[in-house]
Amino acid sequence: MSPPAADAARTPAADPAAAAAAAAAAAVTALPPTDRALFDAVTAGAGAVQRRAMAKTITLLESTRADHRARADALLDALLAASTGRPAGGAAQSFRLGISGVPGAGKSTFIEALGLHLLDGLAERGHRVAVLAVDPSSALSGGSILGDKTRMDKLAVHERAFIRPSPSAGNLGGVAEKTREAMLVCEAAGHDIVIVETVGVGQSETAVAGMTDMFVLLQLPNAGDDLQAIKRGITEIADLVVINKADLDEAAATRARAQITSALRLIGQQGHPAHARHDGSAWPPQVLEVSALKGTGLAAFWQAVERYRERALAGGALQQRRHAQDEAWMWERIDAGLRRRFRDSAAVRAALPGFTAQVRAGTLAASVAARRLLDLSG
Ligand SMILES: Nc1nc2c(ncn2[C@@H]2O[C@H](COP(=O)(O)OP(=O)(O)OP(=O)(O)O)[C@@H](O)[C@H]2O)c(=O)[nH]1
Ligand SMILES: [Mg+2]
Repeated sequence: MSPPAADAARTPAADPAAAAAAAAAAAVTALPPTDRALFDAVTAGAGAVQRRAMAKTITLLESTRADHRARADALLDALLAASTGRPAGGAAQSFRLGISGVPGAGKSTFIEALGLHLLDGLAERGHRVAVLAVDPSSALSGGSILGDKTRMDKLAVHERAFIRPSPSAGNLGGVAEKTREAMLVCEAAGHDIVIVETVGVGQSETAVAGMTDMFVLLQLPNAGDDLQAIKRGITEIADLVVINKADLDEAAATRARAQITSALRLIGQQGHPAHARHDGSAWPPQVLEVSALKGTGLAAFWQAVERYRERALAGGALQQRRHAQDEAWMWERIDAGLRRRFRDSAAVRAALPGFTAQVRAGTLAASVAARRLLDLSG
């Protein structure tokens, strides 16, 4: 036991852990009673009550109402403080896995099979799996394919799983932001494995690679036929490539694996800048064959993920990736906030139509108009 004098000397500055614990406690105490109850339920432990509380919290942060946003911010603050305060090896050490591939590649089937392998096949590890989605097209189609329970029905009812369809916030930036925040809620609730499904079209892949620890690209057995397209995709972001539906055509799957592996080697030798982060941890190109439908290759896949994770953790690459992602996220939000503030400014709104008309008519240089409008937003 330490004497009272020593306790008094433990100022927050002298003891960062104590300061963090105090900040966490303050963030929780500051919550209004309803949100305090929500916080307690989210952090209470697995079960139906927790699942409902997680869903409620995520709905709150997906809301566009200003008062909801303020409540969601306070809740997120408290949840983050609570989960970063956990000891190493706890839920703070979550693993974030991004899964992409063209529509119909088998992403949902793969995620369900992988989730069940983690929860039941490796039951002794006590994993908890959360599945989120980034699908900007869901705003148009009126709901994510992930929401279709027939695709992940077994995982959806598993007591240690949590599944949430893509927010339909309209644009990719909004959808990605909500998914990032939902990820924090899942981690605070104790889900140590967070899987994000994204459609492999356009920018959503890059957005999900930018919020996960590892990014996996699902390909079909005939992928080798269009090597140029694959090369472009892979060079940018994939940490691992999976040839799914290998059961359909094993010979084609093996051929695709060989072709993609050699393409990846070539890219590695050329020292593509996007792969520079792999150099420190010496992550070799990996291409695996899987059948999500039959469940073959899943154990090997997870072993590869664990090897990747161990290397990236030991070499510090994983921590660096997260720090860079958090910083990029902060700037993204600042940019979005500034833009919103600019557009909301009364002076800008009054002057915008006139300036726009002049720019379109060619009577005012775009750069001059931009400068004047920015000055107006002051
Ligand atoms: N033969 C075979 N079929 C598969 C395999 N994996 C998925 N499928 C089938 O492929 C179809 C599409 O699977 P999904 O899991 O919905 O694909 P997805 O990539 O999530 O599709 P979107 O969400 O629409 O982009 C379904 O009919 C699956 O049963 C597999 O390993 N082998
Ligand atoms: Mg799907």
